[in-house]
Amino acid sequence: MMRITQFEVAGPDGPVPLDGQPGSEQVDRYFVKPSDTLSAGDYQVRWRGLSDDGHMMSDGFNFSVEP
Ligand SMILES: [Cu+2]
Repeated sequence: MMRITQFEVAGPDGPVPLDGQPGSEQVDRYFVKPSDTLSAGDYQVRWRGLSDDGHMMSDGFNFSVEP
């Protein structure tokens, strides 16, 4: 369980607006949707979180949307 403190998605059109923001609750999964349909291209996700034992964690992953 951890608390997500930052969750950002960037793509070919720049930062991606998301429906929802990290809250203060501890989660073992974090769900968020883009506000709009994603255009084709490569995207980067970066997140930061605070683990329940108190240390910061961060990572990221990439994905692509096919035309
Ligand atoms: Cu730890």
